[in-house]
Amino acid sequence: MEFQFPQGFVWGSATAALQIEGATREDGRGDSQWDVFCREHPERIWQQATPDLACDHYHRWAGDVALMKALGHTGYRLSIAWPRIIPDGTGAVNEAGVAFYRRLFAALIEAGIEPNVTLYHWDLPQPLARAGGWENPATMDAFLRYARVCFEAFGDQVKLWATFNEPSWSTLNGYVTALHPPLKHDYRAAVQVAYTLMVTHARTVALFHGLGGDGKIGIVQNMCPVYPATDSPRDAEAARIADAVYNRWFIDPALLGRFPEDAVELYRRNHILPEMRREDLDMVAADSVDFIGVNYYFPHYASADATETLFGLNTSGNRDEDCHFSIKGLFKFVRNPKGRYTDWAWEIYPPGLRDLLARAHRYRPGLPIYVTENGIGAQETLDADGTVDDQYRIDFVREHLEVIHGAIADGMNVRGYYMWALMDNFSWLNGYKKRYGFLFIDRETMRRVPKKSAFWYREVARRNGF
Ligand code: GCO
Repeated sequence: MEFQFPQGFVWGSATAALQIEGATREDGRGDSQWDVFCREHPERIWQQATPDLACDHYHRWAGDVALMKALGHTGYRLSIAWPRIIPDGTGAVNEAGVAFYRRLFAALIEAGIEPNVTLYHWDLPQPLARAGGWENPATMDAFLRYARVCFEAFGDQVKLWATFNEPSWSTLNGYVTALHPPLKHDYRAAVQVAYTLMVTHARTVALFHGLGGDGKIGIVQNMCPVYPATDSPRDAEAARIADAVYNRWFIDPALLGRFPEDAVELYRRNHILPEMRREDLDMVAADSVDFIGVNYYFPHYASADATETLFGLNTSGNRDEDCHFSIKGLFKFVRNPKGRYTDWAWEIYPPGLRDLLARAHRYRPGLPIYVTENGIGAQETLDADGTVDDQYRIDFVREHLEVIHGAIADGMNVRGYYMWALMDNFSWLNGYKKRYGFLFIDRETMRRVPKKSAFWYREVARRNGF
């Protein structure tokens, strides 16, 4: 075998509550900001799809766990829906919601599948969103209470926790490109929210460690490596600042305990730096994650040739969540003319993952790293023989696994891989058009059909390599 992985390497896949559960009005679940967004802005989502049914996982979880087991998974990354646990964000705990996840975690553990649980995958309870969402400091307190409820309710079952999923993506899409709720073009709010999220993260880690359980806690970051578009020094500078805004603002506090000086300086100069309180910065400095989750899809190329107005936005015609924004005089993200692209114009560039792993390793040598998402979205239908021949997904995953294998050989502590996604699901603005799963979901019947890639991955997991 050419690529043998270390013993105990986790072979898994990932999902998020809003994207698969459905049953949005059952057993006391409250509305999240995404439920309301889909209802109020149906035109923004492909075929006006909603997460109301999603994959009906809320009712089919037992079968889904059985499928994961049959497919040889040893890990599963999922998220808890905050509005199922505390429906209005701040009030009473919903015991039916707690019971759902306890049953699910028990079944996973019974099947030999270790849950890796994200507390917040964007489904903010609507009453908190209405009161200003993450711009309102009260949301931080509400989140800390929700986190404590989860740690106490599930701490005996869940040993791997992540605070937030992709804080950069949710902030930039929520407040800069205005593609996600709360649909704002407000860079000042973006910086405030980005700051609040990272302080909240640090406080959650401290809370978790203070409870003294035997679990581990980290954060899941969407990292887009940023390369200069050309070899000009101006583009190198554009890439440096784009990386600060896009990646380092989120990674540095989590791994180095501080916000990046160049971004702080940039925001201060533009009068959009939030008040950085001593006590917040002390929390961030004390933050000590036990692992880092890396989500990787594609790289960015920064060009200095940015012509929009200051903190202006270039999102015209963008319905594919590309988060292509620009800042005048600083940077603009551009396409790589030599790149290999998916149907969604996302570049396929496995070496980018290597660069992200290397950064995490450089920041905190030896820190456990999980690749918490990586995968390829495509438009798919069942073939005549009732299967899906997704060789491109096999190729995509294999190429990225080769990179991970090389990183491990070079001393990086990569502990596992969670393919996005276990099943085709509600892909935010793309609704059900963009399919990512090992399991094809027949939207008419909700039947799950393992794709060719699912069987290939089962072999990889069984042999612990390929
Ligand atoms: C998609 C994305 C996925 C998920 C995930 C992000 O298009 O669906 O590529 O990455 O959205 O929820 O954490």
